[in-house]
Amino acid sequence: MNYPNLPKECTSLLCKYLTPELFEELKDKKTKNNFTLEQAINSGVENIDSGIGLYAGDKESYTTFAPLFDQIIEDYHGFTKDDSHKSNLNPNDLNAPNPDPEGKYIISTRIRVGRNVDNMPLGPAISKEQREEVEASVVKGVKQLEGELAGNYYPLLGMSKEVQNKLIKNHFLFKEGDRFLESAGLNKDWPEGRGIYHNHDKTFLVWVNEEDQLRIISMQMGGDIREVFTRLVKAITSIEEQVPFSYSEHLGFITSCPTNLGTAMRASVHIALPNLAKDMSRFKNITNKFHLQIRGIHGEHSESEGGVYDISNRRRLGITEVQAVQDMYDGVVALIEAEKSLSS
Ligand code: ADP
Ligand code: DAR
Repeated sequence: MNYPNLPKECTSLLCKYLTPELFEELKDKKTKNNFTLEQAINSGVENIDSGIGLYAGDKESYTTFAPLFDQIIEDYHGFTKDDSHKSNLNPNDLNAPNPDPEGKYIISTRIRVGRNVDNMPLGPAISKEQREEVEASVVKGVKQLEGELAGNYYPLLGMSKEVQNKLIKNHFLFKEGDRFLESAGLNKDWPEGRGIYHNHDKTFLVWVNEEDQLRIISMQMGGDIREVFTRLVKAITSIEEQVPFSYSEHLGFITSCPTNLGTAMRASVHIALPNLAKDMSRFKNITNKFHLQIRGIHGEHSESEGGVYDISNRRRLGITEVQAVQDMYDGVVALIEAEKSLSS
């Protein structure tokens, strides 16, 4: 492989850090799953509008290609190669009384974590057979769940387009054909091995074999962030009794995209901020101050509609799960105060 063509318009962290010298140092290295630098950078080479442009094919990628991953992880997370991640999944440590009990602003709350099965390659390097083994293992694990977490698994293979599109439209199921995931090799053999588990009320869901092997999701209407977090922690704890998760003292929970390392948690609200939306500099001053990310209402790479935004924590690594949710909570309180001041 020759040094890729990285045009000057490319603003990803891959383009920032993959110098010709670093490329020469890493280009012939492979992990035990035969995952190469070429595979790791392909998404960023094919999509020059990537934010990051790099995916790991296995836990070992983070050490085999450490000279590249470490720089990108430090730039994105402010987390150095000598730092250690700490986890805290205790809802009692969260200070989060409902910030919108009258339901004037927060439409819905969703908190998710990514997880991958220990001792298995990640999505970009996994074989079809291994992916189906992961699906079988996760499905066996979630079928043990009881009480409010009890539900059913629905494979994508055989799911009608009508059912699939309705689940996507209602924010329950992952979209198809993401070009960044496609270039990373995460959509291979689609839709085989992929599916969704959910309880009757769709307040607890598990995505299987999308970007990560599990996305464990708790969500509900309204702003009771503590209740959503409590349900998620109960689910994570129950599933981990059945399915071992890939974890490291340094990087926390291992994910295919380096932006999700650590807690692998994104805590979000869909929130109506029509007045603040007219003053985006004030809006972004608040989101920057509280380490928040703004997405559209149909997830990553989508637009907001009618003044409704997906607001979530940006930090995932080097902070605990409680701190990630607290980031989102504290930022949402500030956004609501600003919205109130603009509407009075
Ligand atoms: P992820 O959060 O797993 O990284 P996305 O940002 O693509 O993935 O969001 C996945 C789906 O979850 C999308 O349909 C999105 O609209 C939905 N979603 C995210 N946050 C919320 C929320 N607070 N309430 C309802 N749906 C949400
Ligand atoms: N689209 C990729 C990934 C960015 C973070 N989002 C994830 N992992 N879903 C990029 O490099 O922009």
